[in-house]
Amino acid sequence: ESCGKYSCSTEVEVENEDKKGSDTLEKSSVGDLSLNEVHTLAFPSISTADFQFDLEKASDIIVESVADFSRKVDNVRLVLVDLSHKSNILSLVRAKAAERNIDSKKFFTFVGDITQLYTKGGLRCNVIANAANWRLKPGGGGVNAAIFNAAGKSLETATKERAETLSPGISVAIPLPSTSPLYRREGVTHVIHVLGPNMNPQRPNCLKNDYVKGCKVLRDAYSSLFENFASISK
Ligand code: AR6
Repeated sequence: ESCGKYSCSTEVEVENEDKKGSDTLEKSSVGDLSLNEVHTLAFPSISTADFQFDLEKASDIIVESVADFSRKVDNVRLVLVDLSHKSNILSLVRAKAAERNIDSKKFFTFVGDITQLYTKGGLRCNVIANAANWRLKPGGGGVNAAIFNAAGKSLETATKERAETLSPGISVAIPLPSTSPLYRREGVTHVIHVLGPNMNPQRPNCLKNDYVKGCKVLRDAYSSLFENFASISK
């Protein structure tokens, strides 16, 4: 049902990215990408777990947004990540990306923890996205808690310097201090916080099943995310 560690629409060969002996990358190897490395954004499926957004609709929006972006921007990669091989959103997106013949060198899916893609999965991603909350606060479970935990206090501080809150459909890019464990171990130089539409009545700003608004906000969220990534990659 999937092709090994890489879950992909077609078989993708990602070069074996050399590890530097220990589990801590040498500083010289992380700050700037070396010549043969391509800027890579790893992102989770925004809003589809705690925020309870419909998976079919979300998968359509992900594939459309990725296709738009890939047409416009060259020499970068986008990777949709989820924790499990059983992930429904990964299966849906994989199938739809294959239908649309999206170039599997520019976009593929990957199973793993977004905070350990390099050390556990051998996949270099210099930018990762976070499915954030409007207060840009650590905790709360899901990928937000995982990223803030892995990045340490310095992400919280750097985030506060850039923004106090986030509106639905908007993202903000945070440069990670080189002291952050996420930078040192994984080579992540930026975290982009994204706030998606919320369909969960237990969370703030619930859209109460208004998918006209919800789909627009989710599209805005991905285009804001990809624009921020493109600026970092210049
Ligand atoms: N690595 C990769 N993917 C993950 C990880 C991880 N470590 N953890 C979760 N996912 P969610 P949302 C996947 O709930 O629906 C938070 O409390 C997960 O399987 O994290 O946008 C925030 O503070 C799913 O596919 O985000 C917000 O309040 C995807 O990440 C709220 O949840 C998104 O799931 C945001 O809810």
